[in-house]
Amino acid sequence: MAKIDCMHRLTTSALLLLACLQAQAGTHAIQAGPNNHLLVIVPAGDHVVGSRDAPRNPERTVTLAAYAIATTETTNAQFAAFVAATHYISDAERLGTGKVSFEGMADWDWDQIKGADWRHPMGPNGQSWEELKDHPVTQISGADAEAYCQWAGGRLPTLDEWEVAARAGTKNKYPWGPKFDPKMANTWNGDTHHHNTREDGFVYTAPVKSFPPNAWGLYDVIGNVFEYCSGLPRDARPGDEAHLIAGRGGSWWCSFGTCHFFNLVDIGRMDRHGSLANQGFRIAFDPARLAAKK
Ligand SMILES: [Ca+2]
Ligand SMILES: [Ca+2]
Repeated sequence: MAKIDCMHRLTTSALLLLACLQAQAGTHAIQAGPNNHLLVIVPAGDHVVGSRDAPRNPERTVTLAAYAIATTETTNAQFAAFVAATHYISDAERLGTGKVSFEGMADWDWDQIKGADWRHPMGPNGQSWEELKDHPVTQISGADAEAYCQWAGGRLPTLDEWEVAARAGTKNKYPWGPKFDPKMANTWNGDTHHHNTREDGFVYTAPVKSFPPNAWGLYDVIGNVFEYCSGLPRDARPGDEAHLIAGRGGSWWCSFGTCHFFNLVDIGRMDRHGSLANQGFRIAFDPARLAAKK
């Protein structure tokens, strides 16, 4: 459980004090943010992150300043509002291609599909974003996600911020307990990618909030889309930031036979300018900037 000292936060805003008291009571304040984001307020405090058996993410206590983090992955509708306001061109749109993996393909296989971009996440023959408004935005690169965050007045969560909010006080590997439950998150069901058994009800992305939230009210921290974060795990080399970005929580594509990073500990590393049908993000905010934006 996070160690939080409210008496040392009395000089912060009333909102943060309220959030701190609510956190002590076992609940976390949720407030409306920009562009229809609902945000969980995480007060400043000490938190245990990592795991004893994870060299990239060893168990340790981190001290974090207060932050706000979205309860859901950023949706196609939210990303569309950003594009409408800024006429932003994503990396996949600029390159004319994005990577897609379809049921029936071999494990680990991805096709570079012409015309796959956030408006057509599975390619031009698949559903358009208008048909997937409440699904997480995909086919966006880490750079595209950062551009969205800047427009909205926020930023990507750090690896530690993401993990603290995703764990919501638990020491288990999953928000619901120590063992994986295929009915609790959108991952790949089945031994291989040749066939999906549809145990969780979805082959590709699911609308956000299709599965129960964690204890602090965050949805889809496991599965649906991998979520870009700022910073890299400790085995990164100098200069890696220029071409790599970290991602957390796994995705609809992830299976126990392939990328099994659909848990609260593992940290994925992706091409910073790569665009795939299983990568998205969740926005975070600094509370002071959030208050100034009102
Ligand atoms: Ca699934
Ligand atoms: Ca996710």
